[in-house]
Amino acid sequence: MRIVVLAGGIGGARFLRGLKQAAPDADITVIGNTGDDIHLFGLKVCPDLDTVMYTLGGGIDEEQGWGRTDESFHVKEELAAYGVGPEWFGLGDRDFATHIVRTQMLGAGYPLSAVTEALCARWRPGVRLLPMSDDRIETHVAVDIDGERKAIHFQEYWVKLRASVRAQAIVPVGAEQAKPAPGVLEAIADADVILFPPSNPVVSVGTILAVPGIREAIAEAGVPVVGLSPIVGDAPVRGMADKVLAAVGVESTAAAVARHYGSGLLDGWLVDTVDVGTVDEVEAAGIRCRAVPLMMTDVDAAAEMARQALALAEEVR
Ligand code: GDP
Ligand code: FO1
Ligand code: CA
Repeated sequence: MRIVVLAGGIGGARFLRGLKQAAPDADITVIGNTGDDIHLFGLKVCPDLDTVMYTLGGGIDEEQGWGRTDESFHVKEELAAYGVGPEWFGLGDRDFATHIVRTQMLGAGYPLSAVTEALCARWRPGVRLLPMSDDRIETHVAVDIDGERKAIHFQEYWVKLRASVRAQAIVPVGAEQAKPAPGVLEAIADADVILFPPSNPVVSVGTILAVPGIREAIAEAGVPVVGLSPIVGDAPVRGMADKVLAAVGVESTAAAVARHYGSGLLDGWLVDTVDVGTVDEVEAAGIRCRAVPLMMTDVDAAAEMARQALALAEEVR
C-alpha cells in the first residue's frame, strides 16, 4: 500500500512513528512543511523536516519533541559571547551539524530535496521524506506592534513571542511562485490513501496545501483522504494552533477544522472520543467522521490512531 502523509513537526512525526508500526509493509511518502524554515547564522534550518527525520530516526529529544537528544549549547553560548543572536532560538551543537551539512550542500547547488535525501541516508527514517518544495517559502505572520503593522517570521512569532500577539494574517511568502519538489505530485497521483496527521492545519498542512498544484493533485487523486484532529476538546493538544486558526477565522474545534479543510479535500475525519458530540456536524458537512482516542501518549497509541485512519479510508473508498 502506498501512503502519502502531509506532515508538520511534532504532531506529524509522532503520528508517522505510529503509522510505521501499524503498517510495516506500507510504502510511506511524507510531504514535509518547509514554511517554518529560517536562515540563522548563515545556516538554513528546516525545523519540521528535521523533527520528522530525528523522530523517525531515533535522534529526537523525546520530551521537547524537537531538536537532538543528549544536546549541548556551546556554539550558541560562544555566539552569544560575540553578541551574535538571536538568543531566543535554541540551536544545539549536535543540531548545528545538520544545518552545516545542509547549507554546504545547498551552496554546492543541490536542491533541498536532494539534501534531505542525503541527511536521511544517515537517519534512515523508514519513509521517503520530501520537502513540499525546493523553492524558498517562509511563513510570515502579520502583527500589530505599537500600533504598527509588521510582518515577522513565523519562528519569531511562535518561539520568541509565543503567539502572545494577535496574528492578523498568515502569509506563506514565496508559495505562489513555488513548485512542488520532484516526486511530490507523482507520489500523490500514485497513492492508495492520503493522510493528514494531527498537524497544525494552518502553518503545517495549510502551508503545504498553499504550494500551487498540491491541493489540486490531492483532490484529483481519486483516493481516500483522511485526517486526524489536532484539536481535542476545543483546544490544541499542544502548542498554539488556536492562535493561527483564529487568524484565518476558524474556531478551535475538531469540527471547525474539518469544515476548514472541506469535503472537496477530505473524505474522512477522526475526532477524539471527547468530541463524539461533533460527529454529526462533520458528517453534515459531507465528511465521514468517527470518534476514537486521539492522544499520542506513546507509539502504541499513535499506531492505533493510524489503524483507525486506514480503516476509515477503507470505509470511504
Ligand atoms: P509542529 O510543526 O511541531 O507544530 O507540529 P505539527 O504541525 O505536526 O503538529 C502540531 C499539532 O499537533 C498541534 O496543533 C497539536 O495540537 C497536535 N498534537 C500534538 N500531540 C498530539 C496528540 O497526541 N494528539 C492529537 N490529536 N494532536 C496532537
Ligand atoms: N521551538 C521552540 O519553542 N524554541 C526553540 O528554541 C526551538 C529551537 C529549535 C531548533 C531546531 C529545530 O529544528 C526546532 C526548534 N524549535 C524550537 C521548534 C520549531 O521552531 C518549530 O518549528 C515550532 O515549534 C513550530 O513548528
Ligand atoms: Ca512546524
